[in-house]
Amino acid sequence: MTPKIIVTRRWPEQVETILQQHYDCEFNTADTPLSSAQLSDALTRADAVLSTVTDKFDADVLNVDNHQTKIIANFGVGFSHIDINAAKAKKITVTNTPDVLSDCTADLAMTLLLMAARRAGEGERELRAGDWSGWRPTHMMGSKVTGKKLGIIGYGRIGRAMAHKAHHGFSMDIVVHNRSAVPAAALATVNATQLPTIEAVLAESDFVSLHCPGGDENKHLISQKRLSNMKPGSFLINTARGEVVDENALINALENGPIAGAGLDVFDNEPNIDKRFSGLPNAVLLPHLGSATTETRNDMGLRVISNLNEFFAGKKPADSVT
Ligand code: 8YV
Repeated sequence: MTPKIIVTRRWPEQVETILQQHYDCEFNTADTPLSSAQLSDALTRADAVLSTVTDKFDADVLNVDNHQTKIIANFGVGFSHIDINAAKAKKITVTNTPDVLSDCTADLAMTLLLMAARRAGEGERELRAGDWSGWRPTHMMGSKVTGKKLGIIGYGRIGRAMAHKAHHGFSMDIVVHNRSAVPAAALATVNATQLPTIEAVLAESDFVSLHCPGGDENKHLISQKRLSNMKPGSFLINTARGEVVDENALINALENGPIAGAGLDVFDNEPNIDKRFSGLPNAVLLPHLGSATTETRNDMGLRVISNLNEFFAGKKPADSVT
C-alpha cells in the first residue's frame, strides 16, 4: 500500500510533484497553519506528517488516541516545535533537514550583520520616505565590519558556515562558544579560538551571532545579565530561534545600550512579534527568511523525501533525531 502523507504547508512545486509520484498525498492548499486539533487529527489519518516550524507538536497534540503516524518528517533543521520525548513515547520517528540550509542561513546572518552595522535598513527607509537631503561627510555613519571580532554561540554546521564567510570574506577574527569541545581542525580553518564561557565571548566580540538550537534548554540563554555584559557598541545577530534571547531585555538594550544594534530573523511568538521592535531604528527585522532561497527550499524538500523513502524502506532515516 502507498503510504498516506499529510503535508502541513505548501512546498515548492517541484518537490510536491515528486512527493505525489511516490506517496498518497494530502496537501494543505490553503497554506494556513494547522490548529492543534488539526495536527492531532492528521496524526490519526496519515502514516507520515510533513511538518514545518509553524506546527507545534507538543505533548497534548502528540498524545492523541489511535495515532496512525509513524514518522514526522520536518522541513527544517530546528525541531524545538516538536516534543521529542512525547514523540518517542508514541514510537514516532522524527527527522530534520540539516546541511542543505547551512550556507543560506549563514548568508542571511551575514546579511543581518552587514545591515545592522552599516545601517542599511535605516538608510533605505530614509530614501524611500523622500527624506534624503544628499551626501555629507557625517551622514548615517555605521560600524566597520572588516577585521572586527565575531563571536559565535553554537559551533555546529551553520555556525561554522558563518565563521567561514566572516573570516574568509571579511577578515573577521572568530571566537566561539560551544557546549562540547570543537575539534582543532574545525577551529583552524578559520583561525578561531574556543572560549570557555558565553560571558567571555560576549565581553570581547564586536558582533555576536547565535547558532545554537532553540527549545527549553536554551530559553533566554541571552539573558538581561548577559546582554548588559556585551561589549559597548556591539551587535547581536539572531537567526537561531526567538526564545534564545530574552526579548524584553533585548529591547531595553537596544534603547539604552550597551549594544549598538541587532539583526533579527527569528522572534518569540512568530508572526505576532513584539510591536516595540518596529519602533527601534537600530534593529534590522526580517520575517524568518534564513533558508528562504529557491535552491535551498527545493533541497530541504528533497531531503525530507529521502528521509521518508529510507523510513518506508524499513531503514533508519539518515536524519533521524529520535
Ligand atoms: C526553516 C529554520 O525554514 O530550518 C530551520 O530550522 O529555521 C528555517 O530555515 C523553518 O524551520 C521551516 O520549518
